[in-house]
This record gives sequence, structure tokens and C-alpha cells, in this order.
Amino acid sequence: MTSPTTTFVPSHVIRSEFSAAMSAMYRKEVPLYGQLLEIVREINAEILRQHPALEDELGSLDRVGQERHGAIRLGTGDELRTMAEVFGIMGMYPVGYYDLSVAGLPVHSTAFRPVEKDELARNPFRVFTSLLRADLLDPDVRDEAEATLARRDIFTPALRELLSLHSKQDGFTREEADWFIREALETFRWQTTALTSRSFYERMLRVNSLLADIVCFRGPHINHLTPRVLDIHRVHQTMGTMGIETIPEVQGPPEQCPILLKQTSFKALNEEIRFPEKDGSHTGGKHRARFGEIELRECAVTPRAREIYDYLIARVNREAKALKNEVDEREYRKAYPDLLNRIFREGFPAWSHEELRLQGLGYFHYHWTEPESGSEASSSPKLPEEASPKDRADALVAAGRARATPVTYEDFLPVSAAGIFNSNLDEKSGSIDREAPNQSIFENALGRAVLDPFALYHREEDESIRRLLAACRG
Ligand code: OOG
Ligand code: NI
Repeated sequence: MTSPTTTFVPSHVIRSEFSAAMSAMYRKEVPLYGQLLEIVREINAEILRQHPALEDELGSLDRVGQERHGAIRLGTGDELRTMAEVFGIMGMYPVGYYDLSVAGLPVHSTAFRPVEKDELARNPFRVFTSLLRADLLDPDVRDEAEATLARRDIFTPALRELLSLHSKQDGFTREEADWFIREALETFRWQTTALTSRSFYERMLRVNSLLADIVCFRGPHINHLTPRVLDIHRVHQTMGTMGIETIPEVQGPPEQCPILLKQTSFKALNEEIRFPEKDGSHTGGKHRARFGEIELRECAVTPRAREIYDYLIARVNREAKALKNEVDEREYRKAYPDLLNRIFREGFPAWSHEELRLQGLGYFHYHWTEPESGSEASSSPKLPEEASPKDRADALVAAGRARATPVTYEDFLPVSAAGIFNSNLDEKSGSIDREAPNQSIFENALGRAVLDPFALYHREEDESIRRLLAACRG
């Protein structure tokens, strides 16, 4: 029993320990991921050696390499709601709504992540969490899927007890936190025995491979973990030369365009699975779910820039698809970056942090800077009465009295997410041809509204401007 003086473990500590435990588990389960982490660490170390100033901005090598996201896919609203409690204990909250039906996938998603700047700085671990869209399935498949999902509990009984303990006392002691991490990890573990027979699996796979991945297993195995890299194009090339089979593209904006996020992955492994049959025997089979991914995070952008981005990337995807049909894979790999670059050079108006800031296309954090010693401590630049706080902040930057650093994009790209999903699906997978976002089904299942990522970035910029202008007046 806990006494009133008991100190609880802060949620960010539980988050860090959980993500470290998950990484260790995944490295054991997928040795190729361990190899990827080594390549990433070496290249990050080299870049930090060449640009020591980066360390001030990004933190130490260990801190940079720690940054990861993972992804899971859930079957039911109840699973999602309980998962939200598990993540809540780690200080991770649902941000954003992602409709994957646009890519023919029967899921929609959110990202559970820390939201405050200092919480992200302590540990930015996040999990892209998808939920099956039973409403997009044909009625007979839907019935079978739901009946099968009703047979599983993805949480251990001990974890359920810990959740109710946490809701009573609003925290965990050191011992309870350790226990919680061990039990929560079980939900993410790979299990080599499936939940269903092989013929059922194959039937689900023909409808869609995500459906099979969700419905036919005992739990939502973590399907990838993603470290942050400082030079994604270099790691992508190195993976290739080390014999790690990657997808052909670095997805996201072109190399020189410092926005949002860039990602690439190695292809999903085809892993041995045992399917339990009615007569008590097991049949062997294979399943493709787990892969490795790397990412580079850059400047968060405003809704207007995001619209331009979405429009351009849709064009890129159309042309890339056509190109893929014309040339072989080696040629496609070489041609893709040029195609991407050409379309963005034509259509995207900002290619540096300064252009993004001055055109109001990116979010920035403003800091006060002391005037250089020797230079005259000039007063704030004169601006008309009606100038907005942002105009005033930009004028201070121009006058050398403030510095603006990009707000890092902490979320995901729906179109790119769909690309990552699709590039890792089984080739036998069918596609769901009903496009229909439905945020309210998702939020009803979750039991709350998701947070708006734009509002979070906007708030960070706004607050930094408020502090800057206050410091300037003071
Ligand atoms: C999630 C794919 C989305 C990303 O980085 O865009 C994602 C999944 O395959 O379950 O993780
Ligand atoms: Ni990912």
C-alpha cells in the first residue's frame, strides 16, 4: 500500500524505460533492426563530429539515437481505449487523425505522443496506432473478423489490474512502474503461434493483408521501430550496400526541402508462423508484417504549406507509379529523386528556414538574443501600431535581436504513411475500395477527441513570441 509520502515515478521516466525495453525486445526479435541501429549510430556520430554545433540543438549522440517511433494495429474500439490508458500513463496522448482508406487500407489511425515541448525533449517516443475499420468490410467478412477479435485479450490480467491501480492512486511507485513496463511489453511481443487456422488467415489476406495482420494474431505485435537519422539519404544508400533490402524511395519532400519528415524502410520480413487447426494440430505458414524504418524530422508547416505539399506529393505518386511500369527497379531508384525534385521545384515556394518563416509557411520558435558586445543596444525596431506579434518578432530577427529556430514536425504524413504501409504489404493482399474518412467512429472508440497537431505547433510559436515581446518590453 502506498503512503501519502510515496513518490511516484514521473511519466516521462516510464516512457523512456518502456521505449528502451521495447527497443531491446525488437532487436532480439529482428536482428536486422540491430544492424540498422548500428549503421544509424555510426553515421549520426560522424555528422555530429563534423558539425559540433548540432549537438547543442539536438542533444548528445545517445539522445539523438534514442528518438524512435513504433507502430501497432488494433482490432476493436475497446482495445484502442485501453491502449490509450496504457499510453496515458507514459504521458502520450492521441494527436491527429489519419484516414488510410485513401490508400485502400481498412484502418484509420492516430499518433500517441508527448505534446509539451519539454516532455518531447525528455523523451519523444511515440506510437502510430491504427484501428481496423470494420465498417468498410463486407458484412460476412466483418462478422467473421469481429467474432475472431472477440476471442482475444491483448492485455495481460496483471496489466489490467495495474491500470485500475493507476486510476485509483494516479501514479506508480518504482516497483509498480517496473511491473507495468514488463506487463505492457507483452502486448507488443511477436507470437509465433497465430490465433486462427491457416485457411482463415488466407481468406483474410485475400481481402487485405492488414486485415489478416490484425485479426489472425493474438496481439498487435510492434511492426517497426524507427530511429532518427541526421542524413537519411546516406543511410538509405549504406543500407543498400550492406545488403539490407530497402524500398526504392526516401519518402516525403525532396532532400533540399527542409520540411515535415523524410522516411525510408527495409522491406518486411517473411516470417514463420504456426497456425492452430481445429483438430489440435498446427500448420506452418509465413507472415509479412515487421520491417525497419528510419526518419529525418524537419520543420513543421502551416495548413497552407501542407495543402501545397499534399497536392504536389499526390502528383509525384502518380508520376512515380507510371515510371515504375516503364523502367526496371534500378533505373527507378535512380530516377525517383529527380522526379520528386522537379515537381517540388516547380510548385513549392520555400526552400530554406528563412523562406518558410517569411512566407508564413513554417512554424518557428523565437528566442531573445543579447546584442553583440560592443554593438549599440538598439531599442526595438519601430513598427506600425497594427503590426501583428509575428511581424514584430520577425522585425526583431531582422534587427539581430532575436533568433528563430524551426519547430520540429512531430507527426506523420498520411500519404507517406500509406506509402510505408503499402510498400510493406504482402503481394497477395487485396485492397479496400471504399474511400471514406470517419473521424467520429474513431473518436467514439477512443472515448475522446484527438488533438489537432496544427494547434499544438501554432501554440508553441505563439507562446515563444509572447515571451520574446515581453522580454523586449521589460
Ligand atoms: C504504420 C505505418 C505508418 C509511419 O512512419 O508513417 C508509420 C503501420 O505500418 O502500421 O509508422
Ligand atoms: Ni513508421
